[in-house]
Amino acid sequence: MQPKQQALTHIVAGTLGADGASSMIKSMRSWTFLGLTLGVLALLAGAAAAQVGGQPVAGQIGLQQAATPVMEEIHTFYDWVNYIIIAITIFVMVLMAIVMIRFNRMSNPNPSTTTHNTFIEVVWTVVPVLILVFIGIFSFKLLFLQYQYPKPDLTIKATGNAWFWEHTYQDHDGATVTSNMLTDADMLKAKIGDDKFEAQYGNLEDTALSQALYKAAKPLWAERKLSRQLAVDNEIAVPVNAVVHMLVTSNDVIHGWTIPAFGSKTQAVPGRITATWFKPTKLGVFYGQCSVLCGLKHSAMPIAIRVVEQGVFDRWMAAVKADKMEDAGKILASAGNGDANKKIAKAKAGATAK
Ligand SMILES: [Cu+2]
Repeated sequence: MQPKQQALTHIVAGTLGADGASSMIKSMRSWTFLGLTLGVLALLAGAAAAQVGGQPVAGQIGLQQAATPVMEEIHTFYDWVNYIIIAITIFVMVLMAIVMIRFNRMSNPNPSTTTHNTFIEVVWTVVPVLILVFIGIFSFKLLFLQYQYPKPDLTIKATGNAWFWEHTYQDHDGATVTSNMLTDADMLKAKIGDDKFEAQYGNLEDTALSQALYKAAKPLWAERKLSRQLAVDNEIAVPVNAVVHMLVTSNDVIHGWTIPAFGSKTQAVPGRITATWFKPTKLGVFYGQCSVLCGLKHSAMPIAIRVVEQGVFDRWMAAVKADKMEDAGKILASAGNGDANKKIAKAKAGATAK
């Protein structure tokens, strides 16, 4: 027996008796092993998930990779609150195990008749309050960060419609981009043309039609590197490292505007303007979805934001203003981000070194 375990056995034996303690510690060891294994698996899954930004990935555990300072803070908060939760859970499990082993009818035939213990009652009331206050302090700090609204470089108004989003660039003569979700049918039409599409699928209906379209379009999503149910016809763009104020409203029912990787979310209420802000520090495309159950096609109004370098943004904006949406789309699609992200990380590291 390891010295550490001996000490533990000694302590637990005080309450359990030697045999109970030894078997309990054995079972605790196997639980610890299982916990560690699960933890390592979760970390691996997290690492795998972290490589793909801007959207959920299969098997993901935890939050999407952070792309703004606010989301990084949310990650930190989420992580250590989780540690507190795990510690409390283990503590309660240990207490319950002690009660079940030490105080069952067989090992404790004559129960104590104690009903009150003022000291313990004060402790188990005050300690949880202190834990909650401690968490609350950091929770409020995070909340204030989300509502501090630094001076904006760009202000966009997002308007929810049943069932698509419009984004109006207030600083760019009200240039407006309307985004509709891409469907299987859109992908197929783009590939084979309207006439051929009509000939092939025109006589199908309902489930048969959706199934046929799903099957035929499946390889096209991978081919064009687009995410089904998240990709839109016209993405919007913002420059990297710009502070963006997003004013959110609705034309009809209540919708919800969010980009999880930005840590930004607010409701879109008709007749009102709500606001959120973000400062994206990574290039790439980031997806969100309508987050208030708004009706029939609630799931068909995603939000897609492409974070690009200022030069790309300027060219894209010029195309949007000229109403050349096809060109605008091509400008965004050709804005490679892998190398550029490395460049940003390098520049950041350089800045910190100085
Ligand atoms: Cu909606």
